[in-house]
Amino acid sequence: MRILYIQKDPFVNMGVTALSAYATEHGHESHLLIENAERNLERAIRRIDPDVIGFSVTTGLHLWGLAAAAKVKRWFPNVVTVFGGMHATFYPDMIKGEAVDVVCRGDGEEAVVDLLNRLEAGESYTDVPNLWVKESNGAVHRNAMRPLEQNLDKYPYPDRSIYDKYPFVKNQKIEGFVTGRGCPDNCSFCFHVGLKKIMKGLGTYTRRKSPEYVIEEIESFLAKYPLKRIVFRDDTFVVTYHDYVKPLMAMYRERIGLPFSCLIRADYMSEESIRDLAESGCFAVKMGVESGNEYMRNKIMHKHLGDGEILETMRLLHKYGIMVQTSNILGSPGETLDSAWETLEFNARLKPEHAWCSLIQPYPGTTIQDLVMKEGMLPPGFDPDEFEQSYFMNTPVDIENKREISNLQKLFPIGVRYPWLMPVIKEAIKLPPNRAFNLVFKAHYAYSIMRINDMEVGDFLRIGLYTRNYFNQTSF
Ligand code: B12
Ligand code: SF4
Repeated sequence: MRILYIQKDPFVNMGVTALSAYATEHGHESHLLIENAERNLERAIRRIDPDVIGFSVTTGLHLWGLAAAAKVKRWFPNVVTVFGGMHATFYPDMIKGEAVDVVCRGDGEEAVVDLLNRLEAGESYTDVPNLWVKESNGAVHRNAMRPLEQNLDKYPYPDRSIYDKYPFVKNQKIEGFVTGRGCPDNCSFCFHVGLKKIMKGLGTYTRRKSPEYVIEEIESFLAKYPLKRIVFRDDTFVVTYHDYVKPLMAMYRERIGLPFSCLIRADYMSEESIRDLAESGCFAVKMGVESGNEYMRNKIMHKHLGDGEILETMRLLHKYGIMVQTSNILGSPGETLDSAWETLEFNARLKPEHAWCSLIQPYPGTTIQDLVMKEGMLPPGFDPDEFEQSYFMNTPVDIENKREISNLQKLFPIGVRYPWLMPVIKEAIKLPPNRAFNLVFKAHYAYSIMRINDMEVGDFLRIGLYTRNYFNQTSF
């Protein structure tokens, strides 16, 4: 059987490369098309002639996915459309969409292979675990989820070759890898807390590939694609330092040696682990600060992290020459203009190389969604179809001083970098939202992302060309 994945933006989707590898191992063909890079999508699909078309969607991006599937169904009415990814997992009701035949919840390897095997054998696939399946009469089969695969080493290395037809992706010099799935924490704004509920009773949630597997996966990749930098995209790369990261780093230093970046939590770090990361090639980390107000950070956002822990980890990261991007969120329930300012001021004290700041999105399954619903802080009748693709431009949460807080988020990174601008920013945020603020935000964001990822201007411009609609501005 032939499965084609269609995506909008030119990012390597690690979910899709994982699915492609597993389906290939089971005798099926996988293809990929990037809509923004195709002149004539219909002709490109016709050339591949797929049996199944898959869409990997996050909340917000699902709106694009639904529209693309509708188009595809008009062109190819007999093709089976399947949606997977975080939005499909949390909102399987998207099966109600006219052009959606199947929705996959959670890990997709086994489900996709089962689906393709059944189609090949001409058998019904209405009972495949993890899938919601819609019949032609509209009846929906909502199948239970299968146990979580505990041995991630069982899967083949992700198949990046499906992107090879796009030179601007193929020749990228930075690549993402994941060493596992899950996160032990339960921050209220994060999808993990909801995913744990969905996967309760299905086995240990936080799982990792063995260090040996990770190193061999990177080696096999480097044999085909030369890289300059590696990004470990695990949500929390350092959890159990001595048991996992230390042996991984020892092998990494010896066999890979490329500069890399990763995501960390301040309270899981120590001087020993930071020095070890630096000596192994870690040149940048992303670290959640979330709010400069401890009440907001811990009581509302459930981060359970003190100012002191963040300040100390920051000191050590800079001591060992590691660049830092902090992550911050403005607009959570209870946010005031004062607490939002505290976040900016705390970041200015931390002096990160880039202060990344988004507006809260109460995504399906998160504790913060329960809270804003309980407090009546969403517009009446709000449904997930109203999420925009980007968390940078707007928030549906109704908070006091929303206009000022939304403006502050746009000017946040330059306020942190140039604290002497704070008095000007204080006045400027009273203005109506405007294109100039958006432009300042995008320009500074682009510059900082290039710097923190150590990207070349050429690479950056090529990606930018295909992601020009990335910052959805529909609300302005
Ligand atoms: C890497 C990453 C990115 C990368 C690459 C995105 C991409 N398209 O691949 C970048 C930085 C570009 C990115 C951007 C965004 N991201 Co992102 N990203 C991640 C991250 C950290 C890892 C994803 C990953 O590769 N995991 C490893 C693979 C193996 O797992 P997986 O993706 O879950 O795939 C498995 C299953 O989900 C399933 N599956 C996945 N796709 C499909 C498709 C089909 C057809 C089937 C059957 C199954 C299936 O099978 C896979 C194998 O088991 C996740 C957090 C996380 N830990 O998952 C956030 C995450 C997915 N991102 C998120 C968001 C919100 C975004 C943005 C919308 C942010 C924005 N701009 O405002 C954009 C969307 C951009 C886009 N066009 O896709 C949210 C989604 C929340 C939600 N409710 O949807 C997450 C969960 C993080 C968070 N903030 O909570 N992201
Ligand atoms: S925000 Fe980070 S630490 Fe918190 S649950 Fe999500 S991934 Fe884990």
